[in-house]
Amino acid sequence: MTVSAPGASRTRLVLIPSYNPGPKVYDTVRSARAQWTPVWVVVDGSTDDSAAGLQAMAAQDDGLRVIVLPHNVGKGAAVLHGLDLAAAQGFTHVLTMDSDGQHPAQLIPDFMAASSAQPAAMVLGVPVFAADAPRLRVNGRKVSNAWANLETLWAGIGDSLFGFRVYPIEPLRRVMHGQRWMRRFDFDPEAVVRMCWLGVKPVNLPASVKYFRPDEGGVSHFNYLRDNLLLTWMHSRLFLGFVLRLPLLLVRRVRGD
Ligand SMILES: Nc1nc2c(ncn2[C@@H]2O[C@H](COP(=O)(O)OP(=O)(O)O)[C@@H](O)[C@H]2O)c(=O)[nH]1
Ligand SMILES: [Mg+2]
Repeated sequence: MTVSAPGASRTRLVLIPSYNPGPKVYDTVRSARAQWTPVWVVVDGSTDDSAAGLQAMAAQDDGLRVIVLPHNVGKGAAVLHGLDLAAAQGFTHVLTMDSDGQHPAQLIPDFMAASSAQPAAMVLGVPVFAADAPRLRVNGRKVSNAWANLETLWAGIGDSLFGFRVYPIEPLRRVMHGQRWMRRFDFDPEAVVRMCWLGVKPVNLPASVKYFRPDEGGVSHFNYLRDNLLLTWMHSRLFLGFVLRLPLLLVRRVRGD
């Protein structure tokens, strides 16, 4: 059986890293499939039964591919695994989204269209929060955004953390294979800063983000202490990279390119 969805793209795919995502994962994948073909899910060593559930969905749907990693490697590493496979099949761009229902699948066609219009750019979702968003996450984001904007000399990053984005695959693989970081929650902000350094321009589009209560099926693996330490270390190394690149960034800024 083939799920009703638009004709398969040969250049752009939706890539969903997934780690113990909770019950929303099936709806999330179905919603993505309703908007796009193909959709790939990288099951990142999940210990719930989502690998089997997703593989059963894929058996009924040619447009869905499920890649199962035997051990948990982290969000960035799971994305990179998918990027390498996608590049080997000739894909040029990837839309990343989370597996837990927080991201707006209905915007996939708009984001892909923005990427087609400017293929050299990256298309960044800028989160539009509802009133129920946790204050701590909303404020923490402001800190990360301030750092990311400084580190790129205000190259136009609308949001440093939101994972609903379209990336050109080749520069992102180059950035990630060039160093050992960006494998966990440091993926999204470091990707956007390093891509800017490479000269990949950001295009910002608003995107609603949902926060579900645990009784609604909301699951987060963000650990405030562990992951804020990880992000602090990340911004420290990015700041050093910024200082080293400052002359280049200033020249670019003066030239306006
Ligand atoms: N936390 C975490 N998320 C992962 C991992 N591998 C893949 N992911 C996916 O990354 C996305 C974001 O994770 P989540 O826990 O929802 O973070 P939050 O939305 O920032 O609270 C989800 O789609 C996860 O399933 C991992 O090792 N750890
Ligand atoms: Mg989440």
